[in-house]
Order: sequence, then structure tokens, then C-alpha cells
Amino acid sequence: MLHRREILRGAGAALMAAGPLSSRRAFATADGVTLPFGAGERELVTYPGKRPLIRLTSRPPQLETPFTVFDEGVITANDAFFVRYHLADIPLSIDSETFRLEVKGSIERPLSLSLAEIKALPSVEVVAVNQCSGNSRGFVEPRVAGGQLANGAMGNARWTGVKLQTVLDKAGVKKGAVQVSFEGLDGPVVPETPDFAKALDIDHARDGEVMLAWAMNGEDLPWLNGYPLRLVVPGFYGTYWVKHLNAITVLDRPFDGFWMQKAYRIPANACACTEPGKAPASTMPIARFNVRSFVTSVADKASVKAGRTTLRGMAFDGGYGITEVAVSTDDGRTWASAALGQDLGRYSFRQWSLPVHLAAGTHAIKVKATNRIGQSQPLDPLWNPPGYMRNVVETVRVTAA
Ligand SMILES: Nc1nc2c(c(=O)[nH]1)N[C@H]1C(S)=C(S)[C@@H](COP(=O)(O)O)O[C@H]1N2
Ligand SMILES: [Mo]
Repeated sequence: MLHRREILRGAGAALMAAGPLSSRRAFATADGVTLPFGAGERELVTYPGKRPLIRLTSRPPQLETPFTVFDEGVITANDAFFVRYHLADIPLSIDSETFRLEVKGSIERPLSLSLAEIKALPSVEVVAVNQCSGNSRGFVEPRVAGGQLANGAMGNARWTGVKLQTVLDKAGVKKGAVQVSFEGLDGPVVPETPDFAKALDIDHARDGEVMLAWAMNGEDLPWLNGYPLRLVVPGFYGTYWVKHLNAITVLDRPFDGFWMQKAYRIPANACACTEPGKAPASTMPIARFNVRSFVTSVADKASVKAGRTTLRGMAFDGGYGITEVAVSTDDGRTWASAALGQDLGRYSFRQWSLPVHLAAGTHAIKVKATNRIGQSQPLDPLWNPPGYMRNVVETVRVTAA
């Protein structure tokens, strides 16, 4: 019998060398980037299976996608997709033959499924955005603690896998089940740190959209994006998209783990916001994306040729679908409706484009999207203590000559 042991090639060495005591340079390219906020100097680093990405942390690896990638197309390439981990003990070697997904808890039939058994179940596909709750946190004013990310902690991919519903039905969920929790192969380096685990309500888990994905854009999941299996929760923040998924537990009472009860919580009000500096009266677990839109064809502070040009970018929301993208080239005084590109489904990035005329001089370009239920983006940024869910109308200033 052939045992295939997949290994994050070279990564053991790369991860150790990236630690604070050894040469950081070895795995960095000569290049770095400076993100447009305080302490924004970053190295570009190359991990196995990835092109040079922006380093946020080394242990665990946390990598941000350079923003120019989002102009390459509406699907984010696997080698450019951002990487987020909480715990430094990430798996460096996984045997695809002996890997098992355990399904346990409040069910009739405990399961231990091999990859081959999972892949033999009826498969489904969805194009969906994965975005970190703290995407764009580096821009938050007043500043907040946490990973100082620019706008690159998001990506859009075609995911292939099996419905979580199919697996839960196979296991036979018992009456009285209220939530389902998910754990991956990564773990903390000290026992005091709570292991990363997330939970979804039982109805959400069985909605036929939540997926156990083994492929991303037609290939095995990249190692750092959760090989060999991850949860895909369309429209929900990345925190729920558990990577290296190896345990599913059906619960007859709400999950009480740290990562649901203490972390990833937002103010329990309509704007998920508080007055800057103020703690919220009550909180709830973060859930669906709000509406966002970006210009991708020109960067902030760019010089462009005066005259006719076509502006381009993308928009997305938590799954209602983008119905309008409005663009202003005069700092929000007047707006025009952009043409929307191919519809890859309501969880996908939606491309937009708009021909404009830029006279010589400086222009503040703004973009604002609206979804099917009328949700849009604020002109002034909202604030909350963890710096989650930033979705202010973006402004790109260019000089035409
Ligand atoms: N096993 C595991 N899964 C995880 C995490 C983690 O720390 N461990 N982080 C989550 C968070 S907060 C985000 S934003 C997404 C990021 O997915 P990516 O690394 O594939 O981009 O993974 C999620 N899944
Ligand atoms: Mo995240």
C-alpha cells in the first residue's frame, strides 16, 4: 500500500529560520513594502506554494496579499492567497492516506472518514470570498491592537468539496443538537493557550452551503490555506473557515470555547460599532461580511495619463449579491454607475468597470457598492475595539498629467 506523506516542502526549515533568533533575511526576497499607515514597513517573503507575500508575522506564518493581485482577475490565485493562523504549532507533515476526519458528539453514528471517502461523497462547488475579520485594521483610527493589516487579508476562490449537511446526515444528528464545533490539526505551543476551535448554529451547519472543501481553484488546497480539508462558510468571516479540519463535534448546548465566547466578538448593535475608545455594552459573535468595494486598476497616489481611461475594481458582500457600484472621480460630489462584470455567484467578488475622463490635475476617486437588500458602505469609517469589519467607502487619490 502506498503511503503518501505530504510535506510542506522546506517549510520546517523556513519556519524555524524565520524565527527571531536566526536570519530573517534568508527567506525574504530583497524587496519589502511600506503599507500606508504607521509602522507599515513589511518584508516580502516566499513560503512553499506561495509567491512573495507581505509578512505580518513569522510564528505562526501570517501573510497578506499585495493589493495589485486583485487587479489580475476576479479569482485570487492560490499562490497569492493570504494566510492567517493563530497558533504557532501548525502541521508540517500530513499523511493523506492516514488522515481522518472525526465526526462525533450528539450523533447516531460516529464517523472517521478518510480523504478518499470524503471525496467519494457527492461534491459541490462555490465561488466565495474568504476575508479576515481584521482585514484593513491598520487603517483604523484611533489605532487598535491586533494584526496591522492593509486591505489584502481577503481572497476569492472556487472551492470544491462536500456539503457539511451531507456528512452530518451520514452521521445522523440527534434531536436537541444546537451547534456544531470544528477543530483543525494546528495547536498551541503552550497548554495554557486555548486550541483554535469555532462553532456554527446547527441550522447554519445544515443549510447546504457550508462546505468541507478539499480543492481551491481546481487544485489541492495550498498547505498554508488548510490542506487537506477546510471549512468554507460562504459570506461569513474567515475565522469560521477552519483549516486542516480534522474534528467535527455536534453539541447539545452552545459551544463554550475561547474563540467563540471571548474572541471574534463585535458590538451587538446594527452598526457593529461604538464611539471611538468606548467598549460596547454587549457583544455577539462576528458573522456575515458587510458590503465592500475597491478600485484595483489604479493605486492610491498613482500618476496616470490625463484623458480617457477605464477604472476597474471589485465589490462583494455577505451573500445577498452586489446590485450597484457607484464611482465618483470628484471626491464624492457626483457619482456614476459602473458596469458589473460576470456574475460568479452571490458570494464571489463582482468586478466593476467605468470609463471616465480624467483632466490634468488631482482626483479623489471613490467607490461605493450596494447589495440586493440595500446595504451599502459608510462615507466615514465606523469604529469598534477589535478593529473588525472595516468597510468605509475607499478613496484613491491620483494625479493625471
Ligand atoms: N486551523 C485553523 N484554521 C483557521 C485559523 C487558524 O488559526 N487555525 N484561522 C482562521 C482565520 S481567523 C482566518 S481569517 C482564515 C484565513 O484563511 P487562510 O489562511 O486560508 O487565508 O482561516 C481561519 N481558519
Ligand atoms: Mo481572521
